[in-house]
Amino acid sequence: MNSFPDGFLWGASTAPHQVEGNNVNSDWWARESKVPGMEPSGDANDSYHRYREDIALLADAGLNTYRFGLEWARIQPRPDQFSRAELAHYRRMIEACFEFGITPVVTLHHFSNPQWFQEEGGWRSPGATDRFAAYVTEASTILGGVEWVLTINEPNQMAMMVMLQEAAKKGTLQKWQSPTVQGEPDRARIAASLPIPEPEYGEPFIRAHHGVRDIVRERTGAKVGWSIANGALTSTPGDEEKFREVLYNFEDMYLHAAEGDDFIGVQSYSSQAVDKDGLVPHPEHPDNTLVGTSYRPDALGMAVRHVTDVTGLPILVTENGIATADDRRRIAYTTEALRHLADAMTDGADVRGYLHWSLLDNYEWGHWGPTFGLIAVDRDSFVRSPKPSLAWLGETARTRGKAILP
Ligand code: IFM
Repeated sequence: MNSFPDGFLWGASTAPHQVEGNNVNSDWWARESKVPGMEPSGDANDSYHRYREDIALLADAGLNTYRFGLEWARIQPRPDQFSRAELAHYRRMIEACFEFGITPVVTLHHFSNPQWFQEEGGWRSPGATDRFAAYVTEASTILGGVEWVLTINEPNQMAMMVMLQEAAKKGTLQKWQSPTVQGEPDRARIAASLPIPEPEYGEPFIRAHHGVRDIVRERTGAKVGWSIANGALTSTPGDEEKFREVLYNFEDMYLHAAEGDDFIGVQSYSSQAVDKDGLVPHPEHPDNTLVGTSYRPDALGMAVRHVTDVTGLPILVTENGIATADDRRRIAYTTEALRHLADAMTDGADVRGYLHWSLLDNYEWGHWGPTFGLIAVDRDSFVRSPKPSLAWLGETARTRGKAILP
């Protein structure tokens, strides 16, 4: 394959809590002021007000797709209240995409919950599936014309977070640990060896996903799927049994649950080994990223091949990128990742698009240090400064990758 197909989606992704700012009714907002060491999201990138500028920059660069999320805590700030104004806000975002010739990919849940939902018991409470379905039913009223909808982002990471939160409450975990950290060796080591979620923590997300899939389909005609954090896991020799257990608990149970979906979102950053004790922390190396993970652009091809083998579904790469302060490394990483993606497609993977994480340098769940963006954002003035990687990705899109493929 010496070019990506016509009609391939090229774009970038964001998540509401990470870019919008002042998501005051969410559990993350509450958590940020409670947990020591966690930086607050504050105004974030003020994308709540500046989304048109974000979409225009993406479109001007030559990209054709924007993945963004709806924030449940804004749309349903109280259990008995759905905000028409917030629904209208998100409809305006969708309309702005259409105006700029951009295909919107809409995520319905990306890590943050309404604080009231959390207080009710969160995802492990018996009413969780119905609560989520009620929100999605309302959200679906503004999704006309949207062709791609993701119900839940990274349910496997969510399951891990819920498990850690419960452990913290019970006192079996000293300190709640954000899944990503900035270049602090100790914390990076902890993050890189986070526990694998037990299946019981993933089951509520599977029920919720299945509970809303047809609601969205019936009301919108969109293709519906969910996006999984793909570990590109490998077994150390002799530890295949443990590897299969970890692979199932972390990834494959969520891939199996995608049976009956219209597509699946692949989210890949690095690759990790599994030995007899479980996930092996990323070895320390000067090339490691700002979140402590190994520099592994080949992980995307591995992830796509694995997802194809397990699900056979059409794939949208909904996240891939690197936390780095050096934009030349971002271009180098993405070039390699796209080559591995093309190889996997040559070998039969049905991939419909590539969305880079992230459009903006944004709030990385407790930290501002790890910069994943194609665009830098001044935290005081909110001035956006596109990096060379934005123009590079736009040009790669325009030329369907011809310059980087052999
Ligand atoms: O920032 C996150 C995103 O919210 C979910 N996937 C991984 C990204 C980088 O850590």
